[in-house]
Amino acid sequence: MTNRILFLGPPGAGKGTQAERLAADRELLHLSTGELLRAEVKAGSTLGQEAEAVMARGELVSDALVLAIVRHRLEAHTGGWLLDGFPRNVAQAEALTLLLEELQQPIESVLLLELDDDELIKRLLSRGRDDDNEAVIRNRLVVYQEQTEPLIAFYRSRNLLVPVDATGSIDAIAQRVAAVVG
Ligand code: B4P
Repeated sequence: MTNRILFLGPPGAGKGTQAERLAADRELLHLSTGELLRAEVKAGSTLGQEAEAVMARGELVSDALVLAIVRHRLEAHTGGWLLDGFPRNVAQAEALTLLLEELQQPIESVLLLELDDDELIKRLLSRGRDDDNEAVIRNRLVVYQEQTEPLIAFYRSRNLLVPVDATGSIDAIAQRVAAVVG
């Protein structure tokens, strides 16, 4: 069974949805950088104030800030984990590799949720979060293509990448995910 898993994919592919289910089923720590950042915004912390405007534009919050959040959580945890929405660029992926070497907890599998842009936009518009209007969604897709997509080659070259078809119902996708993580 795979216990250290990373979810990769465009905004709206269902990373959060699938990660939450899998983490509950397997009793893994679910670390969503998006959720953690939204919690900081809600709490009005200094960190949240810094992140709020960046997220509202659909851009990426600074690497240092996100890394500090992830390090803090992983250092305090023993056992399996599931990272959702992190890393989002090559600098974050390289920093994560170093952190996990330090913690002696290498990634076992990177699940790439694949879905086309029309379906992504449809899902995000119906979710209706503050950063889910069409202009911001299109910007998030551009940011994904420019900054996050290079991670596909990054993890493929390390033999960790497993593509998963993210079309269809939440249950159908969950079954595909369960089949690949064993
Ligand atoms: P995230 O919170 O990671 O959000 P996301 O990529 O938009 O969503 P996800 O793919 O998890 O989709 P979900 O399951 O919700 O990021 C938000 C922002 O935070 C970023 O833009 C950035 O500013 C910042 N951020 C986060 N991490 C960062 C990092 N590492 N570095 C820098 N900045 C960072 O699903 C979407 C919708 O579809 C939901 O409504 C869901 O119910 C629905 N859905 C899911 N599966 C479905 C299905 N099979 N059929 C129909 N609907 C479905």
